[in-house]
Amino acid sequence: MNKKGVSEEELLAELSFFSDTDTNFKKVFSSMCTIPHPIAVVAQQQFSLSNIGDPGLFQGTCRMEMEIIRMSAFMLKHPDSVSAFGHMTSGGTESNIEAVFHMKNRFLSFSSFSSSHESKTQKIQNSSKLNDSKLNLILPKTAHFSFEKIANLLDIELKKADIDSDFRVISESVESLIDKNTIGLIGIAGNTEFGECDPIESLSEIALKYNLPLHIDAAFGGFVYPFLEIENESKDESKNEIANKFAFDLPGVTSVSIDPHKMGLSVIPAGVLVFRDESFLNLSLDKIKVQTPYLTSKYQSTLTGTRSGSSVAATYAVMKHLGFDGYKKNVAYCMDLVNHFKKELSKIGLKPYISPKINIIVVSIENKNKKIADCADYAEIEKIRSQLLEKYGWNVSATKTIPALRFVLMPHVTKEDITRMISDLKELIDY
Ligand code: 0PR
Repeated sequence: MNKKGVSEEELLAELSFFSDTDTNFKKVFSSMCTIPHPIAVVAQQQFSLSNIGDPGLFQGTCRMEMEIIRMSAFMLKHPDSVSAFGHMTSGGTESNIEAVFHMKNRFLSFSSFSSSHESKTQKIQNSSKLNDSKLNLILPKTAHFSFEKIANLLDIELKKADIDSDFRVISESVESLIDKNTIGLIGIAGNTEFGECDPIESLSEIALKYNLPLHIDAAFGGFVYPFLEIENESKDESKNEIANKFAFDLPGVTSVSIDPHKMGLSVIPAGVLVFRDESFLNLSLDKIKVQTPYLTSKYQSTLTGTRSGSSVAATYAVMKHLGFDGYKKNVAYCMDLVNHFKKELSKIGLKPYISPKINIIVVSIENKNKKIADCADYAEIEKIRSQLLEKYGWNVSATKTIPALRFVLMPHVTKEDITRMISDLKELIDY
């Protein structure tokens, strides 16, 4: 740090320099985030000093947080949104950590409860059984990498269930992996690579059958599925259905994570973690609940201490301002981009690897004279991906599960961007 501070003028010039090297999202097809809604930015600025880690000082912001939980629960088809329980987080990773942390605590509370009712020999047998193998969590192979961090952090084993040809988890595979050390199940609504939704209805049944908690990672899909219409062949708008059951209308779902900083059009960081009700946490909350004698609240039970009140205000503002109709329009815009993308792709002889259900399209590259399997290996895809960036400035990602390019069609993308990008892609694959 300099001894003498830099002038405001000099500093602003410096900030412009740094911000010019950041993206303005103009050529970004790789990100699950987007430009926030202007009303979210206004609210963010107005609440820049707010910290909901000290609720007594920021009672207004805390009321907004409670309202966000209620609105989210309603959006997630909670049968009684008033009894939903949750809070805002920094995003999908933190929400997933907390959901799994509670699963683990719940499991351990159950086993200590039952072992206190057992004979001494039984106790020893049980504890040696638990020591033999780690506690485990069952999740789809397509789960986000945040779960790798969680496994390490919480010392649990990840049991990865098989997926079908549409990259959705196979429920029979999930059921076959359950054992006495399983702490819970994970389903994904909008997986990171393909935007597919697991069969949450079957997962819910399995969760109920084995009395296991089921957490739904809807970090991306949370602000898509509730507003997505499945187009009816007859083109009769009144017959359009709202897609996928994935949330609290399924009785086995115990918690859901959604990210306003993705398709929710809020600012970064903004995640929401909702539990069906507080009773699920009764066995676990004490492990995270700490006394906070010198703060305005008696205790704190969130993973992080200081939490951004400006993210709460921004999320509240955009959810209230857009309402159900506004988000429906946002999703419809992105799905229109999907249709345009498919049309432009077909003009250059390409098509999506699987039919996109939401605004993520995955494309394997088929050379004019060769079949996919001959040429579209990972190195080839990586070459095209990096050339799209280096030659034309397009940010596109590559998938890991199969060798393919991945395009996320967020609200900042336009049809003109798509047309230009596909014409650049054509140049590369024709070469
Ligand atoms: N769950 C799912 C299904 C996700 O897709 C993601 C993030 C997470 C959890 C974790 O969310 P946070 O990163 O908010 O903690 N998916 C994006 C990804 O990994 C995150 C992202 C967004 C990365 C924008 C880069 C970017 O520019 O691609």
